[in-house]
Amino acid sequence: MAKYPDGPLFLGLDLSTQANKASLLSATLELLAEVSVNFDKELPHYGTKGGVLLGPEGSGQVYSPVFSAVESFDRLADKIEKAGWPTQKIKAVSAAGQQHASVYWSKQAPELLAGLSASKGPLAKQLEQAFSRTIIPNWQDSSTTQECREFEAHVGGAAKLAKITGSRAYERFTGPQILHFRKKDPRAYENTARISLVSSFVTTMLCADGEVKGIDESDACGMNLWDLSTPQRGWSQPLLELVAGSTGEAAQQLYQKLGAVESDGGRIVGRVGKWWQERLGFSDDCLVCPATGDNPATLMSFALSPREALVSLGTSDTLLIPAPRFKPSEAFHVFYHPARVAAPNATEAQSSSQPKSSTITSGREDYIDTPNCYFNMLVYKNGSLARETIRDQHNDQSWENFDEAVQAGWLADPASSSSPTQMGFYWLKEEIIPPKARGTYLYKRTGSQWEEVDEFAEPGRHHAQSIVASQLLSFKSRVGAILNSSDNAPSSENDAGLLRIHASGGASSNLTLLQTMADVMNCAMVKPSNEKEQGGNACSVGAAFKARWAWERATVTGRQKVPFEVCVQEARQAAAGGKGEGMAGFKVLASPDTARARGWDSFVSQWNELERRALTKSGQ
Ligand code: XUL
Repeated sequence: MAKYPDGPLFLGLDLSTQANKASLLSATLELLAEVSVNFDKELPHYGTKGGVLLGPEGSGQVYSPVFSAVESFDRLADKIEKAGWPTQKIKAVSAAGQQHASVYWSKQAPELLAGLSASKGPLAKQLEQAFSRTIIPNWQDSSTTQECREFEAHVGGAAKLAKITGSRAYERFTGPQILHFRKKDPRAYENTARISLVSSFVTTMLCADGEVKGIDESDACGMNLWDLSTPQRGWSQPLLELVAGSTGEAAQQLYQKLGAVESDGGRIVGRVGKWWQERLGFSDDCLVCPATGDNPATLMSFALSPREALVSLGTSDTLLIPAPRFKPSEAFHVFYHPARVAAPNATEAQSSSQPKSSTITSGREDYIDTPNCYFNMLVYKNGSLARETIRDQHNDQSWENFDEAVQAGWLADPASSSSPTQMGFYWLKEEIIPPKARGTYLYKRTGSQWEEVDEFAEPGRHHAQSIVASQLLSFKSRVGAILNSSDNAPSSENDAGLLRIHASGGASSNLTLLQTMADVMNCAMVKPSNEKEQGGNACSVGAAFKARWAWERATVTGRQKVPFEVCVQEARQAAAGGKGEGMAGFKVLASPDTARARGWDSFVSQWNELERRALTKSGQ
């Protein structure tokens, strides 16, 4: 036990596509231990691959069995027990879950949840009758194209839907998924008492007190159902009517199935349930606050300062940027920030029966903090995998060769960043940004004219350079649009740039890529300097940060209104013996070169024009 520090500990969970993970943190936010349960390997009887099952060929269906998620809690408990975690010292828990995916509870669920006990056998057995649908549609599902069309048509188009819900319609978003479910299986829909997101499913499992816990407002924004366009926010009545199939009572019933939404991610919504206490020795005063989506949780794990962003260079490339105002666009997603406290939303104001948990104070009274109340998310499907395909086709499957090819361009000759002679668009999979773009389009410049070509003169060099430049210029172009909108301007000097971007994900170890990103985005690329914060699972770590914040607000006198980032900063300073820089605990991996940055700046409008040409060609 000696390896665990004195004082309170905090737990973050992450129910992702492939695994259920847990991170244990100290009060100073140091990562102490992690365990995880891999669905394919450790629950092989469900037959999943990559955590999911596929529907018939061409159906686009991707889903996981709800009981594999349920059973993963038994296995997670086995691992926590085996690792000897001092669970009685854990003072608060929160969680992250894959975004958009939904769980359907039966009418018996509350009673079964309230009766969960470690002495009654496996969870899957105890909750056998708790679900009205035995699958969880996964975020990779694309079976709802028709429903997406209905969503956009219902409100007057994609741009209008983005203005209401923060995103145009997407197949993986929960609203089109629920509509699909109701049409395909009306009886099961009818038998559904409550609909959770994966995040609120985990909150419900953690408390297991007979109450299906509310969806977190940040995660609600990934549903195409949550109306962010008014100061009150709330479920969109026209969209509820579309999904429910009629106005009046059916829409009202759907409202009840979705329930009230938690606008304060640091509110205490319950305590860990009896099952956790009996099974793992949790104390009965261990607090639970709402779980959120995996991307919002990752954002929290970086506790960004103003004018900072976060990029995850993984299978897909994802950029997250906190923003003070709701400025929707068809080109990206807008979400409510997972660790802000705005005025209560309409569902909370209307909620007739206050949840039982409201008896636990969490300092919500008149605590409204508004800076950076939202965050924007850009998701590109053609990220690392597309770069890898180019590497395999043109650079002998070697990152070294790929990097050398990139370095021979603008890094060797800064002037070439303002005047590349070739450019390409590599939408190998149907893209999210720009929506539905598909195909590969190559262009060569002679003088001031760009012409489309079938192949480059030097494929080895030119493809590697083009894909890196083009992917990063897409970031630049879209981020420019986000930051240049007058309300989002980060400083009064009208300096709309980012100061720095925190890099994560596999490709963030590629310094050639990071240097080019620093030049194109004209800001520093950084990583945490504290080794102890590296290597952890960002989603469960971010969730544990939130648990730490919620605990401090609920239990420490005078701290009810401490902002999330301040709480994180102070905890990190304490970890560094009061000497550390707290939030600024990062190391710079690449700084922008002035000449190259200027070059990319002057080139971006030409790149925009080329993208328009490529899109026209791809039929968009
Ligand atoms: C985001 C998205 C994925 C999932 C992964 O919109 O669909 O990143 O959240 O779990």
